[in-house]
Amino acid sequence: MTTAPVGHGTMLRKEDARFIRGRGTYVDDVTLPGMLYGAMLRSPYAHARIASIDISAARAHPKVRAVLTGDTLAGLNLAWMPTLSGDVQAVLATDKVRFQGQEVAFVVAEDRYAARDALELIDVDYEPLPAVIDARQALAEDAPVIRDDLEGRTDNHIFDWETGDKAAADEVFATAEVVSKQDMLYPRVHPAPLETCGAVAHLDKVTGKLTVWTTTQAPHAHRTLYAIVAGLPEHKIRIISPDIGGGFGNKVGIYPGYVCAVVGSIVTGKPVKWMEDRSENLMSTSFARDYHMHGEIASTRDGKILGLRVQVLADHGAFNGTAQPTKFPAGFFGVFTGSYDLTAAHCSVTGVYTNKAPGGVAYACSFRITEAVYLVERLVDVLAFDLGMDPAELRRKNLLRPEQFPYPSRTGWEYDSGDYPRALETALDLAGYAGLRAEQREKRERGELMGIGISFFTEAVGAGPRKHMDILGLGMADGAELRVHPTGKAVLRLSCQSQGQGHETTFAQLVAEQLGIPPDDVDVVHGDTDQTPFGLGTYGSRSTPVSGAVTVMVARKVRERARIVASAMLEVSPDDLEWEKGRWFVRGDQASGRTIQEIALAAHSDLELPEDVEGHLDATCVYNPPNLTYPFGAYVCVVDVDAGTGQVKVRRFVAVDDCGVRINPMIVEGQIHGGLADGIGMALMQVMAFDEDGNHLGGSFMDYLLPTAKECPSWELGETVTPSPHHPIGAKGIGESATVGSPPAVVNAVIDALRPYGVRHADMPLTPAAVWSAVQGRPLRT
Ligand code: PCD
Repeated sequence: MTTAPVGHGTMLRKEDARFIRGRGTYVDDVTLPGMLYGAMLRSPYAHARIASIDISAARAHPKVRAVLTGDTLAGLNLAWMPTLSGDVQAVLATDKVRFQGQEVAFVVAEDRYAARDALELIDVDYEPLPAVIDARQALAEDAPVIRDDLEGRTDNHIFDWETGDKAAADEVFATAEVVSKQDMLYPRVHPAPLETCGAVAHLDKVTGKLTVWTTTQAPHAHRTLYAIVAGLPEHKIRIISPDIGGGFGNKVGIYPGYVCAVVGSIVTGKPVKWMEDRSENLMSTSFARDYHMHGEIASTRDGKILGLRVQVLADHGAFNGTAQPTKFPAGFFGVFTGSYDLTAAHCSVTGVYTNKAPGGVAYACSFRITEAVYLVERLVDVLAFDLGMDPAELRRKNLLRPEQFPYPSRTGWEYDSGDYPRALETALDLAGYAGLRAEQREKRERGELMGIGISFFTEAVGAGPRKHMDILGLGMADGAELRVHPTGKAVLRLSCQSQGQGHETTFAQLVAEQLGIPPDDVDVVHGDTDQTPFGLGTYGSRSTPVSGAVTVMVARKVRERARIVASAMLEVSPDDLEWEKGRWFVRGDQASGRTIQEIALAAHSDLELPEDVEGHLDATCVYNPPNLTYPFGAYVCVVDVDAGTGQVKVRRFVAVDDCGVRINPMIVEGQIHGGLADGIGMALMQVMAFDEDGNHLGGSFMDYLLPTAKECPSWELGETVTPSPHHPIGAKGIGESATVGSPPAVVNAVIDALRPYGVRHADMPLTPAAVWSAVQGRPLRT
C-alpha cells in the first residue's frame, strides 16, 4: 500500500456553516408533538439501604404522567443493565444506593418544570450505611461490602490484571545500579462536555418502531445493546445521534436516563425527553482516571533505562462501567513502557469498587494511555532528578530509534512506525531549550521560580483489530458506503459519529482526494443507524484510523468501478487506462480521458457494459484494521511559579505531534489546541473531590474548573510526518494525543520550577494550594 503523503489540505469546516449561525440540531433541540419530559430523582447518600419509596404524591401531581422506580423496571426485567465491562449497573435502585447522585426514580410529566417539581413529592426512606470513598480502604477487612447484590460477594475486589514479564523485570531490578520509585495519583476527573447527556425516545405504537435521538458516540453499538437488553427487534430500533456538543468519552456508554426515557415512552405511548443538567452530568454520568500508581524505574548510573515495575490500584466506583475493549480491564494501560527501549517491564492492576459514580470512561485517553504516559513520563523525570541528569538528555539516551520499527514492545504491542529522536529534537529546537535553561539558571540566582517540563508520548489508537478488540462481543471494525449520483456528486455514509471533530469536512476531503472531485461535492451522512452501515463508533481516536481507512478503500473501489465504465465508454481494455486526479484516460493519449462526472452519468445511462458489470458506481466496504496506529509527540512546557502564592502560569507550550499524514492540518491543529488546554486543566485545576461521607464536592463549574483562554498560552506547534505503514493513506489518529501528552509536561515543568526547594514529586492538580504545600518546610537553595 502507498504510504507517501498525499496532497490533502486545510479547508474551512463544512459543518461550521450551521454551527456559527446557531443552526445545529442537538438532542435538546428535538421537539416532537405531544412530547413529555423526564426528570431523575437521585440519591443524597453515597451508601444507604432503601427501606421504602412512596410515589403516591408525585403520581397525584396533575401534570405527571408516570413515575418509574426500580420496582417498575424490575417488572420489565430492566432494573439492572449490563455495563461495558461485563458488570451490571442499577438503572433505578431497588435495594441500595451506592453513590451520591445514583438514579432512584424517574418522573414523566407534561413539562420540564412539573417533572422537576414532582421529584420533591417522592418520599424515599433511606437507611444510611458507612461508605468506602478512598480506594486504598476498599480492600480493608472491615470495609463495608458495596456490591452485596452480586451473589457470594464478600469484598470490594473487582479484578486483578497483569502484563509484561515479572521474573525478567525482577531480575533487572535486582542487579540495577539505580532504582527510583514514586507513588502518584492520577485524580478522578470528568470529560465535562459542554452539552450534557440526554435522549428523546419515541416508541411508535403503530409501526412498533423505537426511535431514540441521543447523545451517543456509538449509535450502532447502542442500537444492538438496546435490542439485546430490552429484547426489542433490532430493525425496529433507530438511534439518531444528531449534532453532539462534545463527547470526550462521556457519551460512549448507556446511562440510566436513556433507558428511563425509552421505558417512559413505552409506558405513556408518547415521546419522552430526558436531558440532564450540569450537576447531574458531573456527579453521576461517568468519570475518568482515579488510578493510584506505584512506579519503579531501573537504570544504569549513567542513565540507560533498564526496566519498569508498576502496581496500580484502580478505583472503578460503584459499578464497573469502564469503557474499553472487553479483553482489556485496564484499558490500554499496557503501553506504559512508553517511548523507551528497555529490557523488561511488568505491571499489575487491581480494580476495586468504591461508593462513587461508576465509569472509568476513556476521557481523551485512548483507554487509559493518559495514565500510562503520565506514569512513565513522571518516572523518567524522577529518575533524572535522582541521577542529577538533564531530562532531555535522559530521554535522548533512551528513546526508541527509527530502525527499531515496527517495534514489538515488552508488553506485547507492535508500534507501527516512528522517528522519535527527530520529534524530540524538533520540539527542543522550537523551544530554544539551551536558551531556556540559561534563562532558568539566571532566574534561580534571583530566587525566581521558572520550570521547563518535557514529555514524550506514544499513543495507540484506532481499535480493532476485531479478533483482539470488541465491545460486549461486537468486533471493532467499521463499514462505509459511497454513492455517486449521475451528476458526479457523492454521498458517504459512515458508522462513526462526530462530536465536534469536523468529520463532515475531513471525510469529504478523503473521498474528494481519491475521486478527484471537490470536497463540497461530497456529503457525509453519519449518526443515524437507519442511514449508515454498522460500525463501532467514535472514541479512542479511531475514526481516522478505522473509518478513515474504510472511506479511502470504498472510494478506491468506486474509482475501479469507474475504470470499467470508462473502458466501455472509450472502447478499450480497463488495463489500458490510467488514472489522474479526477479522470481515467487511455495510456499514451492524455486527451482521450473521461472525467469521473462523465463516467458517473454514463454509469446510469444506456451505455452497454460488459455482461458481469453492474451499472452505477456505488460501493460498500468493511475494514478490520490489522493493527492500531501509534501517533507520538514531544512536548515542552515552560512555567513561572509564584513562590508566595503557589500560582502557576504556563508561559509557553511547544507541541510537536506526529499523526502520520494529516488530512486537514487546520482541524488537526484545532484538535491539538483543545487537548493541550484540557491537559492544563487536569494538571493544574481539576479533581472530582469527595468528603469522607462520599458527598460530591464539585457539582458545578464553580468548583470543577475548566481551563479558559486565560490559563492557556499561545500554543507553539510543530510537526513531523511518519506515515502509518498499514493505513491506506498513512494517517494516524490525533484526537487524544494532546490530552495524553500534555499533563506530564505541565507537571514536570512545575516540579522543575520547585527544584530549588528539593521537591521531587507532587500530585495533580497542582493548584496554588498544592504548590504552596509542596514547598512548606523546605529550605530554598538557590
Ligand atoms: N484528522 C486529520 N488527519 C489526521 C488525523 C485526524 O485531519 N492524521 C482529523 C480527523 O479526520 C478528525 C479529527 O482530526 O476530523 C480527529 O480525528 P481522530 O484522531 O481520528 O479522532 P476521532 O475518532 O475523529 O475523534 C475522537 C476523539 C476523541 S476519542 C476525543 S475524547 C476527543 C477528540 O476526538 N473528543 C472531541 N477531539 C474532540 N474534538 C471535539 N471538538 N469534540 C470532542 O468531543 Mo474519547 O475515547 O471519546 O475519550
